[in-house]
Amino acid sequence: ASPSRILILVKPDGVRRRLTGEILRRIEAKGYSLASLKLVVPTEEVLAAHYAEHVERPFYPGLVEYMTSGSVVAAVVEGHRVIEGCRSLMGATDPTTAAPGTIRGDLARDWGSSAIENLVHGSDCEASAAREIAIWFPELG
Ligand code: YYY
Ligand code: MG
Repeated sequence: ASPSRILILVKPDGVRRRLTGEILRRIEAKGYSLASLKLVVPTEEVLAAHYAEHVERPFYPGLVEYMTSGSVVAAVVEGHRVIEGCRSLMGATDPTTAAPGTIRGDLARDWGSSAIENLVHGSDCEASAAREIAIWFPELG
């Protein structure tokens, strides 16, 4: 089968803490390939599209404040079963209890701020990946 693709974001806390290399290193070391890569400061418009399922949730304003607080690194990563693989590497959403050995479990924590600062985003299914890649990499379409 042709390789699957996932949209990965190193979130602003990851870039600020100089963990971009470490996060991409883990993904590459697992055996997946970078297909596209860029550094961007996300706009509120891009975030509203990306987080369409969360726009009405009470945590959304804090999530936007966090995600617009600095640059993010956006990547398209590919490989057979890359979505399952990257979701496993990332660990659970809450970094306090994310399993040790995962990116979030090893490198992130709760700092008591209003947003969950968990270093990394990865699409959760093939449909999300296609939708999110079109948002962050419209030039690939
Ligand atoms: O895919 P993942 O990032 O692990 O979690 P999602 O449920 O898709 O939520 C996206 C993003 O939103 C999450 O990384 C943190 C934030 N968030 C939050 O701040 N508060 C919640 N109750 C749920 C999610
Ligand atoms: Mg998600």
